[in-house]
Amino acid sequence: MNTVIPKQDRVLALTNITVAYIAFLIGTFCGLLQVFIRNNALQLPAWLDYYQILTAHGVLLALIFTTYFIFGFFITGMSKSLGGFGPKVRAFSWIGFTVMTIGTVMATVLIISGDASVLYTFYAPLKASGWYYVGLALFVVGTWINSFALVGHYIVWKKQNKNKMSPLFAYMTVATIILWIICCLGVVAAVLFQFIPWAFGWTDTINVELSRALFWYFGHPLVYFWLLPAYMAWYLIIPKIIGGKVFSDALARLTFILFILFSIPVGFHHQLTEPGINGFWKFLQVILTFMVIIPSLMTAFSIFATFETAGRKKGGTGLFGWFFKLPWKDIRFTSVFIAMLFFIPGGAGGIINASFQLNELVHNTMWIVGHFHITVGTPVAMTFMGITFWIIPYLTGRKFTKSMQKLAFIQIITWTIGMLLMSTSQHILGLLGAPRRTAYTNYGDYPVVLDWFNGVLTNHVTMAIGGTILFFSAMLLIFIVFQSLFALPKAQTAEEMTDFPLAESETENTPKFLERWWIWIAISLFLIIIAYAIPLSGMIQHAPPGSPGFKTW
Ligand code: HAS
Ligand code: CU
Repeated sequence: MNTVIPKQDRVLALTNITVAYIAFLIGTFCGLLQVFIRNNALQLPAWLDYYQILTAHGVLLALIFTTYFIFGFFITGMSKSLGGFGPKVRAFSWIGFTVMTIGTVMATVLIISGDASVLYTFYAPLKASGWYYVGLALFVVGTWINSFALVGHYIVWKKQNKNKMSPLFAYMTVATIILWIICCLGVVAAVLFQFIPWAFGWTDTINVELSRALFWYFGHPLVYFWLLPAYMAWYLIIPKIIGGKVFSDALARLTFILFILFSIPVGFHHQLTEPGINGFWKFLQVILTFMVIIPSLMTAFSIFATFETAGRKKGGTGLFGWFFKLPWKDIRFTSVFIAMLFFIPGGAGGIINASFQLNELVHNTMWIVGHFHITVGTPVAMTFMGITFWIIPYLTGRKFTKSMQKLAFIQIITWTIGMLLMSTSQHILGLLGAPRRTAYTNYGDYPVVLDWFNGVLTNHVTMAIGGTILFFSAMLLIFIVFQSLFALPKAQTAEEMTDFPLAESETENTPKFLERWWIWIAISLFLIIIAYAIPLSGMIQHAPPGSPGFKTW
């Protein structure tokens, strides 16, 4: 049954999604500028520099777009599956949104004014204006307030429904939020106790290694904070669209629990080439990284099974007959399917990165840039696009017309082509030694190296063409979003209403202990202590002299 959530919740969700797309608009424009600078085709005016644009691109897309979109999605789904928000929950959500937005505006203004060109990883000893770090801190605090509001809504439901398993959407939301709160502790500690005192001049130096370790304690689970909402769509929305069921409620819940356990104690896989961390701890975290691959493989298995079961139910026969029974003409499905396909090489690339020795080859090269464009940049972002095509019409009560659907197909296909070109050349260029986090290098015009960079795919021009197609696609998406928000015709009858496609799942056989959160939080903290306590205390006790700040731009 298609039920519409209360108006106030819709306004809340729509406001979050609108801010997400404003960030998307500016962020993708910065991406376009970047590929041209790397191709040497563009000279920036003196007041704008490469690192400034790169920072804006990373922060606005990877942090701001994703987070606002995720909260818009969570608010809609929680209101739909647990019932409308009470006044307290709603008030907290608005406070959270406001604090996040003050932080976002502060950080963006400082990046634009050239006082924070430190990239989204803000590695010390690069030093931004102290207010930039305050902006980041406010942003995180805002997400926490928003998170507590959602958890509060869940607790109220649990009290009214004693001994009942919560609906899968709510369960997955709470799991994602638990992961988010635990992982933010690292970045909050670094920002509050290291960066802010240092950037305002209250302390002269900073412990660089510690700041990076605390950042990656947060930075790796951050990628699952983006991924898990996309997985929620794979587990819950796609089965409904294709006329299937959730493959297994218990398996889906277990997957999310495994992410809480294993996604945090693995940050060192971003620091495998850094001195100051004993090889033993790096190796331990490499092993834990391989553990966190398992829930993704479980997801691949269950989604594949859902596809096959649904296809066979619709009459598909033989080994692959079911494949052709899937609803290919439905953009809500096709977009997310392509997103999944991208995650196959994306995930495989991740396994290569995590393989200790192989990391030597790819670290800090364009390969990594390729990797994250086919993880967060497509599987996650394109799933969010697929959600956008129904969630905004659902929230505004408008019809997603035939012509919009055609446009959405063009948008998804162009994103696919653009990303294939761009990320393939990024991967190969990286293997040939093209560095990342740097505007451009031709290695002193060394002829052999230049030859390497001049193939059809191994070329900065190919990358720029891909980037341009992507920008075109992004503008199409903005047009679709704008139309869905303000211009498409209103649905007149119940049949015309856009639905929130949410699959049912059978909870009868789901073990109750999967919802005893404290057990999982305790095991997660235990693993974190094992993986981090000794190396972090070593970084503090045996720290070399701290570093002063540098403004290299
Ligand atoms: Fe990563 C660097 C390792 C996943 C994002 N990663 C990054 C950075 C970002 C990022 C942004 O170990 C750069 C950070 C920076 O600025 O420095 N990554 C991994 C591993 C995984 C992984 C092991 N990464 C992600 C995801 C991201 C993301 C997800 C964003 C959302 N990554 C690394 C490492 C580095 C790194 C190192 C540091 C590199 C360095 O040296 O700096 C795993 O989670 C991947 C597991 C995934 C799979 C794929 C399963 C496939 C599925 C699709 C199924 C398809 C279906 C359709 C069902 C094993 C679920 C099929 C249907 C048919 C009909 C065919
Ligand atoms: Cu990682």
